[in-house]
Amino acid sequence: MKQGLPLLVLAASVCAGPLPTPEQLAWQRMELTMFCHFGVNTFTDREWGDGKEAESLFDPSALDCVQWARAAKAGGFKLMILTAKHHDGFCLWPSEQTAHSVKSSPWRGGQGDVVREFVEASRAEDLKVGLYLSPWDRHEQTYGTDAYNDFFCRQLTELLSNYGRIDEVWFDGACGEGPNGKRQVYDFERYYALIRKLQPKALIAIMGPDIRWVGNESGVAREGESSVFRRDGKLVWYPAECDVSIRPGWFYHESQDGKVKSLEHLMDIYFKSVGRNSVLLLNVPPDRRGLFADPDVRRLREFGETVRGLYAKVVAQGAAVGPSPHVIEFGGAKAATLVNLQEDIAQGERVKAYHIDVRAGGAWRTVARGTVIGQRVLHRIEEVAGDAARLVVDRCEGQPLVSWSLLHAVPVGPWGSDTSVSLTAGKPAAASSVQGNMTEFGGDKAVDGDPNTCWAASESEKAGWLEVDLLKEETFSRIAVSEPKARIRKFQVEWRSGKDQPWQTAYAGGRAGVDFHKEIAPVKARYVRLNILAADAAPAVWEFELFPPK
Ligand code: FUL
Repeated sequence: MKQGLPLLVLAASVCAGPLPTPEQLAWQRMELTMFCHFGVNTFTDREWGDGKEAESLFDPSALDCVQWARAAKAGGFKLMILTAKHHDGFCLWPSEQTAHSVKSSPWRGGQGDVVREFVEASRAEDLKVGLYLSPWDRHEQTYGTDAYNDFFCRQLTELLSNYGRIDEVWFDGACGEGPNGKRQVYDFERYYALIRKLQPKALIAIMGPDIRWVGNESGVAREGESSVFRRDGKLVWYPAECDVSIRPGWFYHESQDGKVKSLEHLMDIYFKSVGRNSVLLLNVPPDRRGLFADPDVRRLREFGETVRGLYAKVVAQGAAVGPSPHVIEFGGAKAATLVNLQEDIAQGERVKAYHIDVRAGGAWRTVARGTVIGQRVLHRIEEVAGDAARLVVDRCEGQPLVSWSLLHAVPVGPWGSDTSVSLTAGKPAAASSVQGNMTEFGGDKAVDGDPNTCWAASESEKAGWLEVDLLKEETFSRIAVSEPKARIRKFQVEWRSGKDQPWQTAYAGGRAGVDFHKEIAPVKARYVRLNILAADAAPAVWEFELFPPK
């Protein structure tokens, strides 16, 4: 420990990037957080209420937030967020600003307060507390006028003054029409100032400066997801949150009792969120009784056990502080199925590229590779036996501060990682159009291996292509496409051997989204093209990658 100290001090002095606030740090370390969508929609069987629902509809027969909190805890979750008000405007607490709340409902004779029961149950189970307050309000008459911003601030004041410490305030971006057919100009700066005044430790998520929406509602982050983000031309610490529901809908629908996500699916989500340096926000919607339904409770328990099981069998572990490679001897031959890496993010994100090798029969073999580490990166690898492993840091800003381990976990759901480098990486790329002709959105940004940058077509386009010269004939058999806004509706991956040859189709697909992967029959080509035939709006692509056969 004493020996490590001077190095750490040195290391701290050489990281130039942004750092998390203490609250962001504590939040990232939680890794697992839970969403609870509950309200009038629960009783109308809808996803979005129109604000005209009678308050009398809200009448849970056996509401028990302790049951929610215990189920969350069994699943390993550390914080719960309640929809105090969704787009329909119905308040789960007796707000003084409107009659459209629990106080006008038959539940607990109009004396109930779900927010209070929720925060008390959460705290009793040692969970942190978050509140969702929808800026869009389809009930409130002042919506669409300046008075609504006053109204909204008064509601925020109630929630942030009367319920003790609130750790996260979640603002959705939806801004539809209110009862008068008008849209609201939200005064977010004013909301932020109020939150900072009343709850200086609360993190403001999504439409807020502290926590970033990952960009989809599937619970999936990008490979190499980073907490360092460019905002208004400045690098800031802005970690990603991955929201997804355990069921198809955000609210409870009896018809979806058989559609609770499988353990395999949830574990895949875990690896693609927590295992990609992001916080998972898993929604579990209470039912009409005001309880989590049995299938969800069971699944949460299984999920918690499976996640804990991942870390139970440690093959080897070490901490890399200082020059790479960092070698761990196993002391005999051992088998591993999972690589777990963590950076001390209090000191920033330093590692930019790394790989892990395992030694077997005296030879090193690469079993995982990646870019950013951050809070945690997990690599599901095919079972590999060896007598040592090494972490090689290929690119880093300052000294690496990484703890890492090899684990022997039982595979659940899709398993096995790809260690190959994309054939398109760093190759010359040309695009059909570029937004504003800005270099920042050029075609090369989709082949730069940096998931923070993207190629964006001109704003007026609903199609476009990106052509890459592989510089020599290469064989590829796997396609990966990731886009920030899931706008692609139809695309083809095409190839040709020479500039004067016609394009041929290697793969034709529909929607791509944040994490598209496809194995195809091997194709040998010099030139390749991502041809986007139809998109909802101007296409943008984080990365277009092609991998050789394994
Ligand atoms: C969305 C909302 O419109 C959904 O109803 C849900 O609350 C989700 C978390 O955010 O934008």
